[in-house]
Amino acid sequence: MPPRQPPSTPAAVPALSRRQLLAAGGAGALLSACALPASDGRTQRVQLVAQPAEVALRGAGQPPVQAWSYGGDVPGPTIRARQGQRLEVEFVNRLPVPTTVHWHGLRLPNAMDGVPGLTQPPVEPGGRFRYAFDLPDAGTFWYHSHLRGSEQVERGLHGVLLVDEAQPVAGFDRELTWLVDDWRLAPDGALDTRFLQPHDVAHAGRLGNLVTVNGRLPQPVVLRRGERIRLRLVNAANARIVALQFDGHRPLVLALDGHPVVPHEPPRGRVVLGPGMRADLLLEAVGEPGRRYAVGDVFFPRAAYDLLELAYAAEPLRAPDGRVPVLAANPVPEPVAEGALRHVLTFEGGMMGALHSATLDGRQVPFMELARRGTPWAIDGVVGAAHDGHAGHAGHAMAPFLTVPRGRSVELVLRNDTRWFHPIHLHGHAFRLLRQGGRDVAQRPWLDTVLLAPQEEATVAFVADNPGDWMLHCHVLEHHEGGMMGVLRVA
Ligand SMILES: [Cu+2]
Repeated sequence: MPPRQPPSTPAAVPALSRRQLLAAGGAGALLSACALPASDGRTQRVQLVAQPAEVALRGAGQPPVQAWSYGGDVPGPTIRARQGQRLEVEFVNRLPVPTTVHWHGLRLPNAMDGVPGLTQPPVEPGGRFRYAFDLPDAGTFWYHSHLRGSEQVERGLHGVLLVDEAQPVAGFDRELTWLVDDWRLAPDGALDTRFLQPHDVAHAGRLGNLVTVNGRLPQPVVLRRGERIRLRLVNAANARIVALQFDGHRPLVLALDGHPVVPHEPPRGRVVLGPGMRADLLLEAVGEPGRRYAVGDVFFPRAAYDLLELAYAAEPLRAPDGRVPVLAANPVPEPVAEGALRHVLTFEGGMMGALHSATLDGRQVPFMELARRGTPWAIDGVVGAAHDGHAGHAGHAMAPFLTVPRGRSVELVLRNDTRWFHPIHLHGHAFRLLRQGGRDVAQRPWLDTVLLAPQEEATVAFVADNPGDWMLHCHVLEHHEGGMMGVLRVA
């Protein structure tokens, strides 16, 4: 394979010192959240402060990027708790703008979901909010701003939330977390602050020119032959879909969106993650001591690049033995087909699509005007408008596209009638993916986000057991704010 470069990396990769190499071995060892207030066995308490920060995305010796952060760095502190515990987060907003925190993938009470104008008022500059909820599920989750995410998530307001299994999992030597992000930097190296560009909104979203792992230009990850690594992947990008390919390795998928699956090799050897999606992999270190192996992102075949390298230490740990650790299933209620409420949702709009007009604020608006106004996306003919109090958005409350009696099983057919990919995310629930692309899905994984290819259809099922108004939206944040959002009401 010819050497590949990240997409127009603005600065050359600096030569590695021995110290950096050693540090790189801990690419997954993010800082833990400061557990300031007293935590006990039952409750994990953390303080989370949103604040501006200078972040050395491109490493020491390169100009830092002015970002917005949780706790002074990007990503924010890794919050870690145990399944069955309660998490209490004292959130403080020291940004110049209002914000909220959404706990992506968690089945929590509606009032804790962090959606401004729907589940809580925005937290104003200088304001505080106390998030508190139980953690029924173990797995890899993340948290991020849900107010004008196209700007706030892009500026760095995101972090990893890990919920350890109630019973410790045996068989891993080590755990690594790679939070993948994508930044669009201006030629001078500063963050390009022209957010929500109409062209991005109507096409694939804001794709960047610098891909980072854990908020830094990726450095080689040092492995020892025979190690069994639990690799937790989080895609925190606004719009970039990644398809990771591990040269010389055959990782197994152990969990998707936090929920265990029967361990399997990913289709075509690629781990595909749209924005918002996570995967837990078993990466068994089967490489040769002293050698290096690339991990590439091949989602755009003509723009494939090496994300990072696996660098083998000279000393092996043991002979690889193919042992696979077992993760216990989460207690998600099983939907039943009989008596399920069935509903078809059609996602429409974007450039080169078939949408001629859609309803915006109660008025039928032609597509070209929608595109001009930066809202070229619709669900079932309705442009979803955020009502977060941000300038430019109307104050209309969103009518739910579907109201479900609590406890009822729901089958949603998600129909992508556009020429673009959409990772569709439902809040407050996990759903089983039953069918996709005209085929039954053998694994029927539990997910909170399903990546729909252009013109693709998927069927998901879940028990609507969590009362409240829940967002369903595309996690390409420019699509989300461009109208691809709706509300599911569980009454
Ligand atoms: Cu989308």
